[in-house]
Amino acid sequence: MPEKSSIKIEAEPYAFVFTPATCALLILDMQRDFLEPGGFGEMLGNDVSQLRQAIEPNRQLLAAWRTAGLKVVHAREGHRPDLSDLSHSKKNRGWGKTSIGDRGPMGRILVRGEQGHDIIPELYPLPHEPIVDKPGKGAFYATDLQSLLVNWGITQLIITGVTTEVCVHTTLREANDRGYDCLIPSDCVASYFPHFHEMALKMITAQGGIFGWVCNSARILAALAKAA
Ligand code: TIU
Repeated sequence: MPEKSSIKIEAEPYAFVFTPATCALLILDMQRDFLEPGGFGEMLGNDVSQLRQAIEPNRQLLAAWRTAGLKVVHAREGHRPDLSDLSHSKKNRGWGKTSIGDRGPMGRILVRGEQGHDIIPELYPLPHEPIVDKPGKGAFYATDLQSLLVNWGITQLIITGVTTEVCVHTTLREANDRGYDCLIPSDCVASYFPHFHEMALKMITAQGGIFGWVCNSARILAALAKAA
């Protein structure tokens, strides 16, 4: 039975029973290093403009989420300046001339404290909103994310950010195994590869929602307006 304070959101593969008080918005890696030229994404050979379509839907969802006074967490992928948390495999992966820790136009690539590592201005966290710095693709690995969520009493997550098949999927799978019900707004996630994006979304909802639910952010905005 849905709680009194819950709202049904039409989604794939079936309605998501949204309980605002116990649902957090988790925005992943909307960093200059992934979305702007000269960063980690471009270093890997990607066309970073592919990701920018997710900015405006995220901006609208974050604004509505803040207005509703609900919990939000921002995550960033990156490493300590001494690279002590960077595995050899991650450092050496790829075939570019530069790698993580090398100097680029936005500072050292994927290093905490550098310009490129920070969140894009459109989605910049407010001072009271926690930022989780993660060394891996998943936001639960080697971070205190789970402690935050447990202490807040969170049982549901709306996960947004980049990229759909890499950090979003890894985090979604981590969250799903930890018992969180996860909803992914399809227009608030993006990939350098549109076909990977499409397939990654299909993988979430296949087999009766094996990893969670997918809908458009307009449906979440409508639910927030109803809850107000
Ligand atoms: N390369 C790629 O698609 N993504 C990453 O390396 N990290 C995230 O997805 N954040």
